[in-house]
Amino acid sequence: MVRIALVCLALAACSKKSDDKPKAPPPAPVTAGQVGSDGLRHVPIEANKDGYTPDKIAGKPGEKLVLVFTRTADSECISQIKVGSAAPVDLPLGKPTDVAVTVPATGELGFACGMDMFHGVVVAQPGA
Ligand SMILES: [Cu+2]
Repeated sequence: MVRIALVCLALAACSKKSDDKPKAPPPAPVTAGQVGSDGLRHVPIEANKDGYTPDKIAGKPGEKLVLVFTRTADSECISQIKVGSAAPVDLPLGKPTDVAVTVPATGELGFACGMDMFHGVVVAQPGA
């Protein structure tokens, strides 16, 4: 009887512990960036061997943004960036490169490395 109670306690403790484990929240879109002299919000994005940081950028529908990509890894993979259906743009190592985008009216505008392996999105967010 006592033993059963102990097992129950142990199980309860176990399941409680797993419940307490912080669930990784879905990464929130980033609304960071600074308004430049052109009046547009410039959003710095680092491109390294693991992809893009941040990889989710929120903007108001129709807002014009300048994504400022800086490649920090000597990797062929991320040496080009493709935004939406536009032609690929070269990203020289360590040199911030401006890519102008317009936040879509709804949904997302995707960007990817030249080989389509790493991805990020510009997300339309009315309250952004
Ligand atoms: Cu790639």
